Amino acid sequence: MSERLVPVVCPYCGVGCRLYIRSVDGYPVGIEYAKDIPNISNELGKLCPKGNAVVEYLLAKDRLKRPLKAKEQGKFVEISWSEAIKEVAERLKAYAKDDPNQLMFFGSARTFNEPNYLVQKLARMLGTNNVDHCARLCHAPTVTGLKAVFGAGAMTNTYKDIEEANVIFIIGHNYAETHPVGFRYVLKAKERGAKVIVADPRFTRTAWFADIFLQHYPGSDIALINGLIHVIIKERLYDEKFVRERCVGFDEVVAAVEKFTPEFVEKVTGVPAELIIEAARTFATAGKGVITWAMGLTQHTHGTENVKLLGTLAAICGYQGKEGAGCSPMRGQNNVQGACDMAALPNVFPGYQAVTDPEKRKFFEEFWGVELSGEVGLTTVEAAYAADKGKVKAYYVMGENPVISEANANHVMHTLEKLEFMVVQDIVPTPTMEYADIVLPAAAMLENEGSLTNTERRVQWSFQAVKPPGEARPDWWILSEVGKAIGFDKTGSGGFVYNDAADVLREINACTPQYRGITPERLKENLAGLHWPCPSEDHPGTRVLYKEKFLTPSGKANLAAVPEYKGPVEMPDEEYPFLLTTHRYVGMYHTATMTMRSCALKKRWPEPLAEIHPDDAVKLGIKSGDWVKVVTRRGAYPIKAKVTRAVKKGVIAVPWHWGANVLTNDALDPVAKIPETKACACNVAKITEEEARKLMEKLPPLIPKIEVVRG
Ligand SMILES: Nc1nc2c(c(=O)[nH]1)N[C@H]1C(S)=C(S)[C@@H](COP(=O)(O)OP(=O)(O)OC[C@H]3O[C@@H](n4cnc5c(=O)[nH]c(N)nc54)[C@H](O)[C@@H]3O)O[C@H]1N2
Ligand SMILES: Nc1nc2c(c(=O)[nH]1)N[C@H]1C(S)=C(S)[C@@H](COP(=O)(O)OP(=O)(O)OC[C@H]3O[C@@H](n4cnc5c(=O)[nH]c(N)nc54)[C@H](O)[C@@H]3O)O[C@H]1N2
Ligand code: SF4
Ligand SMILES: [Mo]
Repeated sequence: MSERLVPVVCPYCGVGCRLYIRSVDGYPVGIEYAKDIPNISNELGKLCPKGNAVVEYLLAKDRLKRPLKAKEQGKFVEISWSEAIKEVAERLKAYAKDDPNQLMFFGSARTFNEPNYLVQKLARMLGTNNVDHCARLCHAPTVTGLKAVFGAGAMTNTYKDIEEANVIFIIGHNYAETHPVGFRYVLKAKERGAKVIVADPRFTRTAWFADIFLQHYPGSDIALINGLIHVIIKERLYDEKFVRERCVGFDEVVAAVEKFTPEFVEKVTGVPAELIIEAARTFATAGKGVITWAMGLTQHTHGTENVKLLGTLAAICGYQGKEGAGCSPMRGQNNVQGACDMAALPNVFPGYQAVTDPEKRKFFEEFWGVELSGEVGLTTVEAAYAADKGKVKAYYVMGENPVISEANANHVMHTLEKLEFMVVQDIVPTPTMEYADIVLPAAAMLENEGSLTNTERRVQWSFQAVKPPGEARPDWWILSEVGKAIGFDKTGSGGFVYNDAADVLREINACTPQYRGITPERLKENLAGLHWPCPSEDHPGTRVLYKEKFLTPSGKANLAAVPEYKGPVEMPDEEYPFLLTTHRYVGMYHTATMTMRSCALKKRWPEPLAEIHPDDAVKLGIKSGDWVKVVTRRGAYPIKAKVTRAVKKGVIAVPWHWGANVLTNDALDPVAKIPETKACACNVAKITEEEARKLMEKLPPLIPKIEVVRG
């Protein structure tokens, strides 16, 4: 019997906690806290409920073990790896020959940097920039918004800076619940005397720790942030020197926020004027401040503007380029930062080098040895609409579950039905897989190795801890086989011949400026990892960005003026009188493919509850525990009610893990192309259990029983 203790990174969220997996003969038997590794993001090795339960999903009975081919929708036969790879390669090649833009590739924030690099390399070498991933549904506005203000889209600081801040403004981010171990840095700052300001339409677990709580209406963030800037400028609390020396556009901001008086903002947001004034004063006068945000801010048709305003707020207070300050958009998935860095995105090559820039394109044409397209590709939601029109005909989906995660799920399913060919590469059966033609069984992250990048730009190596089940294979291996079978079989950067994940990382080092010094050797040695940018092998990595200048062409921050108030595109009316918003639970993760395969988590978080204000509940005759039907212009969703003052009157808040995206709106932010999953009009009515059951049958099953005929 061989027992091992292997250091890995948690396969769930962007905090990127380290832990050890204990295994016997390649099977997982438990976990150990990584107490002995200094300077990791989870000090003392602490984990949240998901990290603690990490072994369970690995052992799920229905793990995918062999490649599958569909006989008809949802019915499969087992095939060999060589048959599967051959079929995928031939089909992709045929579409590419005809018109490469008929293809769409989905990268994955749930797997390592190396396969994300390979999936975009495959798309691009086949001639298309149609490659995207769930960052589109997530922090896309953070990238577009922060790029506009500071020249780049990543977190400008690290967790250490949150710990050292004197004020932390948390907006649209249920920090305590969605980045629970990272939240310890907020608590540590608070113990030191730092003030915490929380803005959220719901009274969340995070709000419990607030010194000032601003409860605004979903979608009213532009007014709220402009209101804070208004007070800071009017009371001359901003950092005049920083604004003069390091920013441009201040006069336009002054003019734009003129009408956002605390009284006006109170009317639009529902937050009392005096609280807005108090929050503005507390934030601006602290000396060192951090702003953290997540989906409450970004998942709107004006998400980019929300983020630009937060960047502006930080900049006018001088909270950039120094320790204990900065912008901390909290990246969600454990490798969403890395999937973006690796360019699983339609507009850039690795390292955010624009596909439209002829010089960058020339570099990659020489590096990969093929001609490349300079046309920006499709985003996830755009691809669905192109599929509906028959323009996109084939999807390659690695580690995403769009049937549950994309907005307006009924439309998503309709478009998947229209596709001619779909490959799904996942670790378990998903509702998306029901539409697949070929299923490729992937090894889970803990069953293979590679590098991944947490929210702080910290790149870490995760080692193989256990054996994958059956014939499941690492994501990088699958893509390398597909690439070779297509004919990209040269050695070196022009092909897909790799011995292991480290080989792929060496190629990434050679073409991604921020990762140049982040070699596999250094990562394997230093378990706390390295923060990018890390331009050379002797560079220690970078904690705080923009100490001297910003990455904009002028080197100065472009302050953003947003003079017009914009709310959600779909506001309550007579037919749909409530505002619906969606959120997460600490023990459930996204489309729940892993957390619902954990008995411990499922037991503690068994079902979703729709939060409704007591006054609304009385009017509708609803009590806690009653079944209700939430209805929007796009779908109907059965759920039990929880009557609570945590939400404002007129707001219905629903966790989305169980399939609530049949309700949400896929209207897009014009710049970031993110759908508006945080606010749309809805109606609510009490229903019987029988009616709920009937409605439930119409929803896609979260854990589908895929029928497999043995071949
Ligand atoms: N347990 C768990 N942790 C996770 C995840 C998970 O699924 N489960 N997912 C990970 C991922 S990928 C991400 S991106 C993060 C997301 O992390 P969060 O953004 O914290 O997650 P949410 O609960 O979706 O939304 C945050 C808050 O936004 C509020 N909100 C709703 N509408 C608005 C609005 O209009 N304005 C403002 N300001 N706030 C609003 C909600 O009430 C909610 O409390 O979490 C990561 N961590
Ligand atoms: N209404 C509403 N909708 C939302 C949101 C919201 O707040 N409200 N949030 C959005 C956000 S922020 C995000 S990030 C998206 C997330 O959207 P998705 O990325 O689609 O959601 P996940 O459940 O994380 O799905 C990832 C898939 O990867 C698989 N997987 C896990 N590990 C591996 C691996 O190692 N290899 C491979 N090949 N596959 C693997 C999982 O089984 C799962 O099927 O959802 C978005 N949808
Ligand atoms: S906070 Fe995130 S990374 Fe850490 S244990 Fe929990 S889910 Fe895993
Ligand atoms: Mo996310």
